[in-house]
Amino acid sequence: MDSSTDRIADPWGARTPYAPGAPWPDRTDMHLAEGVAEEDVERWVRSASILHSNGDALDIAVRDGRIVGVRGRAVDRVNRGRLGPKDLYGWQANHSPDRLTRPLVREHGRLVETDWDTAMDRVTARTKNLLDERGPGAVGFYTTGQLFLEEYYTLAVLAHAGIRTNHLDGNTRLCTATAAEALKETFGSDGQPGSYEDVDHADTIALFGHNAAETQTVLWMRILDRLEGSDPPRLLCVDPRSTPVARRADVHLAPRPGTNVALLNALLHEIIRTGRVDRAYVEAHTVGFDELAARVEPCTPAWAAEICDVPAARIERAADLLGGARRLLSTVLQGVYQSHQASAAAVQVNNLHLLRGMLGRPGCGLLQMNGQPTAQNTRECGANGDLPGFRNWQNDRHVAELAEIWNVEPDGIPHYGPPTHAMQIFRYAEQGSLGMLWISGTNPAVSLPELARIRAILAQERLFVVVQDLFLTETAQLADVVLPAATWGEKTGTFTNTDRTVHLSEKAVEPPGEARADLDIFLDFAARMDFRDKDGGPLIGWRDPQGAFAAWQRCSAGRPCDYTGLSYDRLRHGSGIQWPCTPDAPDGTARLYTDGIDHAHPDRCESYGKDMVTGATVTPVEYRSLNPEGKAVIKAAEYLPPHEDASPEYPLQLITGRTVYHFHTRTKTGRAPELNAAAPDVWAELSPAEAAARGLADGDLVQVTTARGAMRARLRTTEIRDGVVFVPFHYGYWDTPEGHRPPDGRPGRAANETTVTDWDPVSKQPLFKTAAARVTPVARDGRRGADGAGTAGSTA
Ligand SMILES: Nc1nc2c(c(=O)[nH]1)N[C@H]1C(S)=C(S)[C@@H](COP(=O)(O)OP(=O)(O)OC[C@H]3O[C@@H](n4cnc5c(=O)[nH]c(N)nc54)[C@H](O)[C@@H]3O)O[C@H]1N2
Ligand SMILES: Nc1nc2c(c(=O)[nH]1)N[C@H]1C(S)=C(S)[C@@H](COP(=O)(O)OP(=O)(O)OC[C@H]3O[C@@H](n4cnc5c(=O)[nH]c(N)nc54)[C@H](O)[C@@H]3O)O[C@H]1N2
Ligand SMILES: [Mo]
Repeated sequence: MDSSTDRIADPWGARTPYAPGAPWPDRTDMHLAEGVAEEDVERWVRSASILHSNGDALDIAVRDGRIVGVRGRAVDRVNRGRLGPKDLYGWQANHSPDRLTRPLVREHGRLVETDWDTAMDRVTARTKNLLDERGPGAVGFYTTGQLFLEEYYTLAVLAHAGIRTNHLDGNTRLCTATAAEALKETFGSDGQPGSYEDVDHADTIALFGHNAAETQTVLWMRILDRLEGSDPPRLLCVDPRSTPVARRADVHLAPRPGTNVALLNALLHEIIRTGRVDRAYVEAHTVGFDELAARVEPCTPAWAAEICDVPAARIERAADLLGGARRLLSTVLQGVYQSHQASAAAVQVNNLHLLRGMLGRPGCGLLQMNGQPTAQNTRECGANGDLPGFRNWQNDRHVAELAEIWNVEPDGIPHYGPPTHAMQIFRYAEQGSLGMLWISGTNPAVSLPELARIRAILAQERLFVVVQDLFLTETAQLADVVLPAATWGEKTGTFTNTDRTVHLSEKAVEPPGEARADLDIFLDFAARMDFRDKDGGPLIGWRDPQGAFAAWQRCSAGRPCDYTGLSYDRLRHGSGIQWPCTPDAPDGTARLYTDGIDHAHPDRCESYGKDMVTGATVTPVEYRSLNPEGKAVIKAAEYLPPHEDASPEYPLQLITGRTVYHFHTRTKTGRAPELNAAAPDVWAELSPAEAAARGLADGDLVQVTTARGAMRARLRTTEIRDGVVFVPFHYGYWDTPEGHRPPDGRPGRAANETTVTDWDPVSKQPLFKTAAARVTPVARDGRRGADGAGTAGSTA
């Protein structure tokens, strides 16, 4: 049991080294509220963590009707009992005294408490009014990657077939739209090929733009345990910052932000040049190799070295490591996804695995990572700008199948174009064609780019904004109706982690006041709207989580994300289970593509793909002629420079991201005392050379300014590339001296005051990691010791 170490000071705890191919030893982590001993706990309730995409299995400790702690579950395949700092401490937010307990409605400009009937009647009346006067295109939904599967599926049915709007997307657009897109481009369908067990077998592990040490702490513990065991894997890290991952890497490439495609093309060039291509695999399972070979032919390490500002010899070393691997595991995340060529770059990592034939075998894993705990479910249920069950909106047979499952006419499900992506939904709201936006489980007034614009959109009189949240967030403060939601621990449902492992999370305690589960809120709305199927029956026939799960199972049957072999009862015992799980594969499926490519066939695929530069959709006819047998598609991409580059006015490149102690806009982690104390306020990172050039010292108050706006933060010098400034995006307004108001005039502390409204043309994911900025002093009141020392290093 590892409850003794200070997991703020040491986020990863004690090592349990293991050898290749051996099972990962267990280690049970636990944290209980002060004064509570293990024997005081009355009930342990089954759940998993929802503060990242890892799916750490845990039991919730309950005493006197309150959550008093958590304990990792040693039998679970994902974490073998381990928990990260957010898992250990984050649950305390549930009992925060400022939870919303009653609905709020706006009266004469102010939000006032009301009862559920009044609030829901307002929402229903406005919806009906808009449907009558302007049609379904006037109503939009912006949801999250943090609800449960049952909730997303219900929302997807009510939006797609009840309201019949095409405007339904998740904050997954900001998060893992590129993961889904890259998988669709290469394999024809979403669905993670790899498994966390690949860590146990890999001889080489490569992390592309993924600071796993801080963002998937338990996955990183597994990698650390391999690194400390016999015959450790070799590690490659691609990140402009010296993260804890970079510090453990055998090869660290720190490219200029926004140059991933150039770097990856050079790595592929070297793999081909040195004869490391698995010709038999490429021949049997792929199309498009020749085009890739031609495309990367001129992309020598020397060429990429110029663009990326990384020594050519180091690129050669990295290529040698990847080319020499016999069991390669790669992970990809926001350093790749939140960039102007996000999909093009992510796809090159897929290409690396195809060229090397490294798929579908132990240790040969590819993880186009998720970030949020339930993002996989947003995607598979079709609450993310896709159709449910990874169905293809361009395939009439898929739409007809969905119509049959829902017992509606196919024309009743909008499929005239791809479901609207979030950036476009906000654009429609800005332009006025959208009259109502229902936001659930996300805080766009802090997390979307260019916040001044987002605030102005949400504050418009003509836009009716519904916000469903736990707290009066920056976004909720701009709403017309606020619906108090129950959350994790207060409601039951299932969710699926990055490596397709499904967990059941059961209700442990009652929600505060009148707060209600998101599922109940959506079901109540559907009942008030009286949505009907084509025979006059209720469109949504279920009343509880298990009913919703059963309906989803039917929708998933025969699709890549098949849930038909699962049940709540099975998920109550032993480990979580990886989909697809069917009567034929009752214990789930460790890896996809063990026997060739399954889902890319023209009749089966979720997408026919897009042009890597323009994002234009490939037509069904084009796809059929390119890939008649449904092999993996090797897509080449040309490097294009970032849309916004450094200039004399904005000489630095701005990147934003995360710290180990906080989750997103801190609505939960900011309310957990240990986590809040570990990183109470925002900071900005510069290299010592860039700081010195500006006469700045650690702790000075600086302003980061871009063409969009400015934010203020204390300076930290770290081992980041010269020419780059890094800011964590977690900090909004709610605990500033200004209280619940945006700062008037004076720059605030949210990173997204400065980020740009722009996105990858293929996945439509916004660019949080490529912008140009300048850093100027506000107050030179930092630490100017004789040795010039300050708080060096990253947070962990
Ligand atoms: N502690 C913590 N954990 C979390 C979360 C959290 O908020 N806090 N959020 C969860 C969610 S939703 C997500 S999406 C994940 C995100 O997890 P990560 O993607 O690991 O986190 P980020 O810090 O956003 O970005 C990762 C790295 O990308 C690097 N980077 C920036 N620009 C480039 C570039 O051009 N190329 C390359 N190669 N790298 C670049 C940054 O320096 C940064 O270290 O974390 C999940 N886990
Ligand atoms: N600059 C910059 N911006 C970024 C990023 C970045 O790297 N840089 N990363 C992007 C990424 S990857 C992500 S995922 C987003 C995250 O951005 P957001 O989704 O805005 O972040 P959260 O703070 O997690 O917001 C979730 C909200 O849901 C509420 N909530 C929690 N549980 C429940 C529940 O059960 N029901 C309901 N109804 N509400 C609940 C919380 O109180 C919170 O207000 O930010 C994006 N924005
Ligand atoms: Mo995310």
